This record gives sequence, C-alpha cells and structure tokens, in this order.
Amino acid sequence: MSYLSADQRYNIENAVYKAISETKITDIHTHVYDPAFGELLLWGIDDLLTYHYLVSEAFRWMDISYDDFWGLPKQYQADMVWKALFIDHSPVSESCRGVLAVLDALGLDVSMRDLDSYREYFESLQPSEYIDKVFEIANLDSVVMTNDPFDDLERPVWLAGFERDPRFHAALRMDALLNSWETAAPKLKQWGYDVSVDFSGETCAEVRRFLTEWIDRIDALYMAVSLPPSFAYPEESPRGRLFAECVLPVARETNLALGLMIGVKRQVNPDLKLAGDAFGKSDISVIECLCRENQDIRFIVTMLARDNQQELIVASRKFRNLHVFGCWWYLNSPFFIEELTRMRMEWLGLSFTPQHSDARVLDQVIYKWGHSLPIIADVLIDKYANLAATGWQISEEEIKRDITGLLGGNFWQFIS
Ligand code: RAT
Ligand code: ZN
Repeated sequence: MSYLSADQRYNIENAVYKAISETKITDIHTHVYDPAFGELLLWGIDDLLTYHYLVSEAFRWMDISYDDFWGLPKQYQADMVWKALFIDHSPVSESCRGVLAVLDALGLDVSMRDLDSYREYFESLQPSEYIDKVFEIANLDSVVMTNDPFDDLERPVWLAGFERDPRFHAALRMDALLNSWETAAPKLKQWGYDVSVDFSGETCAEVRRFLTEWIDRIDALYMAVSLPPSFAYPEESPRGRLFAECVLPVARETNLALGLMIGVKRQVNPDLKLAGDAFGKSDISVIECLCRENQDIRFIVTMLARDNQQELIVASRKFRNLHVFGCWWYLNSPFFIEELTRMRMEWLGLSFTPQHSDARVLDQVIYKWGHSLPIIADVLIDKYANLAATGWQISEEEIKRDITGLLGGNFWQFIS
C-alpha cells in the first residue's frame, strides 16, 4: 500500500467531477407534477418560502397563531417566513440555504435581499420554459412524481386524460388506501369498487382491481407508501390485510417494485399541517421478514431514522430484492448525506441509489441536487483514491459507468 501523489488525486477529482457534470439524473422520488396538472405544480419564490420545511422553522420565531398564519394569502405567509428566517436571523439552516442557492443558480442577486424583485423575475416566466431551465440547471433527465388517486385535486386530471410530458414518470402512492382504510373504503365504494370496511365479500379482489387499474392508467413505474415506525409485517390491522392480500399480490402480478418509506410519525403537531410530521425508529426485522418471504418482489426502501441506517444497509446485503435509496427528509442535509453515503458505499459498494430530491417545489431540485452531488463526488473520490493507493487503475469510462449507476442507472436496472 502506497500513498497517492497530489497529482494522482487531482486526476481522480477531475474525472469524478467531469463525469458528474455530464451525467443526467433520474430523480426517483419527488412531489412535483407534470405541467398538465396546472396549479399542482408548485414553483417560484412564494412556493419556495412556504415550503413546509421552512414553515416549521419560521414558527419558532413568528408571533402569530397557527390559524391566523394559515388564513393569510400565500404571498403574506412568504413575507413572514422571509422576515423571520432571512432578515431577523441569518439563514443558516439547510432549507434556508436552499432558497438562496436556487435564486443564485437562476442568476438573481441574493445580496440584494429584494423579495419583490425575485417575485418579478418569476412572474415573467412561463411554466413550460421554466421547467426546461430547471431541468437544465439541475442536470435532470427525468423525475418520478408521487401520485395518489385519493387526492381530490390530482384524481380528476388523470381521469380526464392528458398528454404526458415524458420527463415526468408516475408512482402509485397508496398512503390514503393503506393508512386510512376507514375513509378510503367508502370512497372506493363510491367509485364503483365493491368493497366493505370489514373486508367482507369481494373487498380484497376489488382493491386489487383498483390498484391494477390505476397502475395502468398512470403507467406507474412503481407502487409506494410511507409508513409509521410501528409498521409491522405480518400485521393484524386493515393495513396489514391490505398489504398482504392486495398490495403484495399486485406487485407480484404486475412485476412492479414496491417503494417503502418507513419511519414517519404523521401529525405530531396537526396545527402545523404538512409541517407537523416527525419520525421514529422502526423495526428492521419487519423489512427482513418482508424481503425473505417475498423474494420474488423487489422493494425500494428508505428509512427516516438515522438509527435505522446501518441495519438497513445490512438488510440490503442479505436480500438482493432490497434496494436502498435516498437520504429522506430529515436526513437530507449535508451532515447526514455524507454519513449515509459513506456508510452505504463502504458496505454496499455501488449497489444503491444515494439520493432523491423529494422536491415539492420544482425549483428545489436545483438545490437538493446541487447540495448532494458534491458530497457524493467527495465520497467517491476518497474511495477511488483508496483503490489507487493499492495500485488499482480506474479508467474515466469506469468512473462514468459508476456515476451513471448512482444517479439513476441502478434504480432503472433494479426495477426493470
Ligand atoms: O419530504 C417531504 O416533503 C415530506 O413531507 C413527505 O412528502 C415525504 O417525503 C413523503 O413522501 O411522505
Ligand atoms: Zn416524499
């Protein structure tokens, strides 16, 4: 084992940065929408400032009741967040930094601190040209949406039909179905599925029909659900039943992967609305059991608790039907991205997908990727440098191949 010369490390750094800048990303989990969904596609400064990650931070300083805040027009909410987080205090949090990074990447002068001029800039844009621009800056090839048929705003758009923008893939999200069966069942009934809350009659067959029809309708790449830390498998509950008797059989029949996002404690503070969720540690033996008993089904899994990360990696080493992805939500900040990416690479090699954006506002893909890519690059550089120190030679093509895998290729291979 020898030490690397500065020149050797410099060459590796150059090759990694070059490959990263040339590789188009597939963002495998977002909450942005195909432009055909109109107002559901959020973008621009007021949506950036009222992102729920920022709202909960702002409430730590703002002197206003929850109800009064939510009663304000979006622009006034944005004004309050701007004042609390950017003017009255320095915007050092990851979410605040993200807003500034977006403005800067768009060529706006953040040193002016001029909210009105930022608004004017966005008002001058058309969504379609802006999508092209954002995809270009973020180096995105395509994004995967989160599509829940129980969403009253989203559902009619799918039912009416529209011409798809091929850059926006669909994922069938099953949160409402699996986590709120008591309210989901009557809706299914109203939509013509012969189901009962007590699971009598044809309920499970009808839920399978519902899932299959929606998979076809939206041309889903995968099915997905977010789950609480208490999620179990098997589980004596409506969710357990739906999972075992509807979701798994449909995954098997359609050969679609199942995305599991585990560890969210919904509505710890309901007054905060979307910003009111927290997280908890989950039981990894649930994932192990699921993967062991369903080896013909592929699972793409991310977990929200830092405490679950090492065991999730080990589970993925045991089950090749388990693909680990992303630094989810409260783990999507530089400190955690670096830790998770290093741990994963040291124990899984390159067989995982290090990041997704989870963007809710289109513009956020710029900063979420902008902040993650240098970290992923630095971890890779260290690993290639370790290899080079043994005398292992790596070509630019091999570096490009590896990075293509990490930024989407591994996901496509896993689900295909
Ligand atoms: O990251 C987020 O914005 C969360 O609110 C959730 O959307 C989470 O990512 C999820 O998909 O449930
Ligand atoms: Zn999400």
